Amino acid sequence: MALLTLATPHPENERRNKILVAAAFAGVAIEADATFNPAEASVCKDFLLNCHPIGRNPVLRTDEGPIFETNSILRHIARLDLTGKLYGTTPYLHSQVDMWLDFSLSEIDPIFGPFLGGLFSGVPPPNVDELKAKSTEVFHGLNTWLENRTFLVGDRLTVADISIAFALTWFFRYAPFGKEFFDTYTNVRRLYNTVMKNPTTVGVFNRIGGTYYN
Ligand SMILES: N[C@@H](CCC(=O)N[C@@H](CS)C(=O)NCC(=O)O)C(=O)O
Repeated sequence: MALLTLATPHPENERRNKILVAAAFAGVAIEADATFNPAEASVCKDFLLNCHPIGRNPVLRTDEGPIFETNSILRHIARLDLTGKLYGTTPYLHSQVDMWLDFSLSEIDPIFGPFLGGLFSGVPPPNVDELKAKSTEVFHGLNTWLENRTFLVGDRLTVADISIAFALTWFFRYAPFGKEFFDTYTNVRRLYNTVMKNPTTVGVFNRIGGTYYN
């Protein structure tokens, strides 16, 4: 069985949870490694040599060796999906899924990352107006894309939906400009709830002690 080393013992880490949820949808058995210590790993020669060159996590340990980068782990899981549906069913759909995984990493994660640094590490938070402007751009864009689509790619749920929904968790949970800011983005909410309220996702939350945030 593959072992996923944890980014943090915190059960609300969205990188860890999107992987665990994708694995549950794919029918791939992954266990979070409760003994993993991020601080120790980041300076451990063995970890740097064999798991991640600059000591980040999550890292997926497989029987064949490690895989790092959340998106690469998600793709690996999607490729293992026995139903073949989680990554799209044609090369074009695969690439569309890739496109959204990249979007999540390059357009969404950087918006909230600095703010989380302020929340958890005492780093001065970024300007709230700037955060709001960048959030508006992304939420407006996603809302428009989803105007005539149920899912981000094709006609069924893929790892693209899982990845984007978990990336948005931080906004719903911690945005410092009020929950009502998101109320107009009804299509984004719909996608978010489609992922978060799915019985498979709820099952993972129940197992690991995470919570759905609305
Ligand atoms: N691009 C990487 C980012 C990984 C990352 O920054 N992980 C955080 C934890 S969620 C980390 O390793 N922090 C510890 C550190 O920066 O030393 C990914 O998506 O997996």
